[in-house]
Amino acid sequence: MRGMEHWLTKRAYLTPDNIAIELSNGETLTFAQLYERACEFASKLYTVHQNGHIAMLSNNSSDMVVAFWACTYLNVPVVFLNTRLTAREWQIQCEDADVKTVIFSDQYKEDVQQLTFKAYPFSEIHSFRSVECTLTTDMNLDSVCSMMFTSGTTGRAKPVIHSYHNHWSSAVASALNLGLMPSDKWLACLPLFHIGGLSILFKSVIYGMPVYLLERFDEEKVHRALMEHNVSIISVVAVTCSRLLERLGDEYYPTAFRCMLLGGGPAPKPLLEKAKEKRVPIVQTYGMTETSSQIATLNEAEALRKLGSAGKPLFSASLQIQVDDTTAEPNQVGEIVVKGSMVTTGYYRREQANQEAFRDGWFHTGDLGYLDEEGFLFVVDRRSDLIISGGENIYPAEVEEVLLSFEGVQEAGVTAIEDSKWGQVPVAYVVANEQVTADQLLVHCRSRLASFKVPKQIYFRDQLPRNATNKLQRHLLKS
Ligand code: S0N
Ligand code: AMP
Ligand code: MG
Ligand code: MG
Ligand code: MG
Repeated sequence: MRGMEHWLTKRAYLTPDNIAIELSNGETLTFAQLYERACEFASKLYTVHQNGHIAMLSNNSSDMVVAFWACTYLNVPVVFLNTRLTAREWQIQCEDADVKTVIFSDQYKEDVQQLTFKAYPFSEIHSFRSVECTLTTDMNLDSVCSMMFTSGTTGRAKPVIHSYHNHWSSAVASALNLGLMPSDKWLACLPLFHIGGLSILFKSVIYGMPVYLLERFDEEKVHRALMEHNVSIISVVAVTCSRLLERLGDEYYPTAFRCMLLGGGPAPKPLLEKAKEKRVPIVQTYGMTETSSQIATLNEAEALRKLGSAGKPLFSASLQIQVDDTTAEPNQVGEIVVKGSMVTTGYYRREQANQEAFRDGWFHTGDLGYLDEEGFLFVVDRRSDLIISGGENIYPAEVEEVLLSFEGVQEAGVTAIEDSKWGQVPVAYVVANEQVTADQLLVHCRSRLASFKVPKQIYFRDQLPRNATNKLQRHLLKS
């Protein structure tokens, strides 16, 4: 076992009085307080859960952060659930990830009743009596810390395993690229149930850096924090970046603000140009759930010279462009493949998917890109059927399955259309009996799918484009 003293224990010992978490209402938690609360929560959680996987259902809050670190003290892997999903989708994910217990913020009390798992709101766990139990002193870096759902290159969402070593490597690699200032404060408004958000918590504890934590993205609160609360770094996706620039208007951010880390999907050129005009220090990054967040990032010095590039692979990571399993020439587009200590060990219990994704030690991302003569990465496209809407993934096959489960629907195909707000949104093409209406299908979808996955339009057709082997050709749906 590769061991390391528990990061939060170590951090609480090194800088106990430094701020770990700052909230928009002015409340703060020091590292010593975070450590104490996490240990206390662990000793209460222990009465209802000792091993197996725990699912976490919560929007960003200090309670959620405490609960997460508590799970690490019990050495229990945490399966993060996206709060935007329906109860039906949570149920499927919990089953897929072998969850035994669900813990959740109190606002989800009603939704959680639909799950077949034992579930406890944070408030109830707080009310338990602490019991004597052994808490982790040395972390086993090879053990599973967290799991999050994403699709990989095919099919529906799968649980991605993150080891402690993955998170450690990611936090260290990020600092070696962005640098670390004693005055750094990272604003977290991306959901902690995705890796772009969660990774900020590891950086905080490993670097000894405060996190300015917001429950959700709120442009007014984020704007105020950037203007008035000495935030130096923020992680954003394109849609939140664009809303912030809109809010900025004719103002400029203070010079203490040094980095807007933009990832999670394509960065539209006009957005980058606008940011350049407003002197907003955007640093584009490329990464995914499977790489525990950033794997390539532009450095600040090159941000303007290489506008549009996602930079170079971080320290300890390697990246290649492959065409037919051989390395591409500079400027030649091919599949982006990566390796490095932040890359997942695999999808949980998905042997087939793992065999397809990992070949010759390289993780095949399914994204397309090229490296220019200087080795800078440009991401040009992704696997054709994955839709990214406002940083949330939509898998056409999942939406099609729901449409097909409606009586009278014979065929269904889902594809993306460009959208000025979300980047992309899904639309559906359906072959159905005359009795079936678009409204019925939308109601059916809304009861089964997160609302961002519900098709914006439903078009009825006599048939859908298929190839010689009868496989649906999603890229031809629109024509
Ligand atoms: C964009 C967000 C903030 C929008 O949410 P908002 O404004 O709070 O909406 P609501 O008030 O909840 O809902 C209003 C209506 O809008 C619909 N809606 C909400 N979100 C979406 C969406 N994404 N697409 C389409 N519609 C949406 C609601 O459904 C509602 O509609 P009705 O009324 O009909 O129900 C929010 O979506 C958001 O937070 N998005 C970002 C999620 C995210 O974190 N994505 C990144 C995931 N990927 C990764 O983490 C890997 C990359 C990575 O690590 C990274 C990413 C970014 C930056 C850095 C990194 C890094 O490497 O460190
Ligand atoms: P996720 O599937 O939620 O883990 O999000 C990761 C996916 O977002 C990647 O596989 C890419 O398809 C996309 N992505 C991330 N960063 C970039 C980028 N800089 N440019 C274009 N697409 C990106
Ligand atoms: Mg993915
Ligand atoms: Mg909103
Ligand atoms: Mg995504």
